[in-house]
Amino acid sequence: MRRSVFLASLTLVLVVVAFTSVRSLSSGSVARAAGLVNFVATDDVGPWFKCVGAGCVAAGTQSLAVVAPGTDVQVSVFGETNTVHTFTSLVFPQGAANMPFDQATAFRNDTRSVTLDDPGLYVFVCKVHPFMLAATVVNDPDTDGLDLGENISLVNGITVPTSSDLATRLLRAFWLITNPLNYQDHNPATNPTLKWNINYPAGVPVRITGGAVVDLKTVLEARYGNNLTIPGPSKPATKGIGEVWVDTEYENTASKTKPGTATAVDTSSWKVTKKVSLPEINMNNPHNMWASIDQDLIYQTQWFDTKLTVFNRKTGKLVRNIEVGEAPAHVMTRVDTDQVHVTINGEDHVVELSPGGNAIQRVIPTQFAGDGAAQPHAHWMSHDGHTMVTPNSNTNDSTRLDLIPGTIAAKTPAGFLPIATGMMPDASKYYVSNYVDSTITCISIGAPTCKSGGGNVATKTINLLLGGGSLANYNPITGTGLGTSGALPIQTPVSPNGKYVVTANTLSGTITIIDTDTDELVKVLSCSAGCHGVNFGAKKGGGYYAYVSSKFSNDLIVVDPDPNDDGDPLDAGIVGRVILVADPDDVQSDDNVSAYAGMGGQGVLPIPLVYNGWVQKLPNAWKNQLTAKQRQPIP
Ligand SMILES: [Cu+2]
Repeated sequence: MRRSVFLASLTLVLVVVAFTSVRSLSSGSVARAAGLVNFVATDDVGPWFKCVGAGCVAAGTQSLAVVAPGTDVQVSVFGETNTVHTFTSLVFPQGAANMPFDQATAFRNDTRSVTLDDPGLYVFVCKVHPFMLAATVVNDPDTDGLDLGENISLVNGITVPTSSDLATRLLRAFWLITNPLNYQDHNPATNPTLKWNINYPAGVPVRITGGAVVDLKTVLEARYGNNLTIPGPSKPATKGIGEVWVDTEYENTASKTKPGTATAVDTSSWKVTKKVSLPEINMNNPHNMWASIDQDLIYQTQWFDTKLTVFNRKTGKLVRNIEVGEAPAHVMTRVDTDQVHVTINGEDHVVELSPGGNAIQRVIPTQFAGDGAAQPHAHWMSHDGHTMVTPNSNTNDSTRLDLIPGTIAAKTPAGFLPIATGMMPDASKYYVSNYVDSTITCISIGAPTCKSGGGNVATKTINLLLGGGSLANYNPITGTGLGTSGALPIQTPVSPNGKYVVTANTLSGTITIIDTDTDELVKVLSCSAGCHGVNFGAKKGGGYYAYVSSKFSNDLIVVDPDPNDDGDPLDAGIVGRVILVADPDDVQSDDNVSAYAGMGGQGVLPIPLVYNGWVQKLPNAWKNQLTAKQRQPIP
């Protein structure tokens, strides 16, 4: 054992010498590999893990390193960010030493590092904020081209050739995500031709499966095209009720250093009417919102920070900013008490605040004593305020909390990196989206209610990569069927009437719809780059709209999930698209947009809240605008 370690070390020394003295990589921009390459965690859009120093490659991204075998990759989490992160293997060469790499909990004010010995492609992700990416290519100096390796493994165990569609699709996503200049601009005022281009590095030969050496840009453009035409704005024929708030989490404004605004769209004019950036608190990555029962206050999480912010919905003025814990992610109210619950995504609990968010009243753990920290992301609340469910991104399971005593009623295994939940309006079952697995776990609350083969089961896994019915499956080798499936699912609410689940899928750029009568995928619609958030609002005259936001885009998609309101979502369709960019003369705002206008769509909050339990508590001024069926969404 000692002898083989010694020989391996000797070999590595020779390889490093060979690499640094003889080789200069094709692009010429590749820095000489050092013994260590450093990624710094930031709150900035694009280079969330910013490569600093030796080994970094400026190739249309600031999050890529090319190094020699035996190099240590380090993540540094210090003052460039205001919260905790993880540095977790998402992709690595099949069978690579020291992989997968992870930490027991998210951290800050510290570093972590891992030695990369085997040539090939390594991608790291933050499990708290899974759009934070860093990539490192460990290059074998004795072969031609940058070594992507023979096969890559995903952290959930899926292994595919580097020549596969899944492998190159992830590479494409890496260049898209880490460079904001590659985001989709659907605004004809700034992008008159409505073309969308991803800038890949030119002239970079990469070595893939079977030793084939191909040009990276050529392969990506041959497979996925480039300079594609994207849709511009269109107004839905039927108005909505009230307004829709979207967290434009990446939009930069002039008077603060941290990104993010909350944007309001009026659903009768379909225009942006308000932008809230709150420079006085340097609002940092606003991620998700909910409203007080009177709909006058908006609760706003700052996901790369430690605070819950409360602002006045009408004026946009700050009401308060309260410390709640590391990386607060999602917020909802409890209908029986109007208390406010926030998931503490960087830690192991949710906090319960008094109505208005004045003070923390309880800290409720999301795991049993002795279990790993859950790091809960997007919870959901029941219609009666008694039950909360959390997707636990760090422990691959879901917790059901009985909120009156504040105890755990059940903990159920889910898939890899559970990120969001949605619950039936009668709290009979709920759905968990599993980000890395591209699955939805249906979990019964009480008696089995998840549907399978005509019967009821306690839990069921719905694989979004397998289309449903006549929809084609995704083939990760050839790439066929991605447009009729869902890859990397995020928000997944159940419609207020309990008939269907609408899920935003970020890798496939699709909106998938599950029929709750069968718990099968029945319909897929196209979405924008980084499809992320969904929530339901009332459609004027009856029925609902599902409003869908996308991170790497500046549009909000309006979906009519059931135009004839018969409960069957097979007729679902996109009926409109709103650009989340304001006309400066025509908007109430507290700062000037300075970059990435309208980009970063994440949390979506339609006002008024029309979910069962909340809709019955609306002030009459709102209730009077709804139909009888909307006021009582389930019999
Ligand atoms: Cu993070």
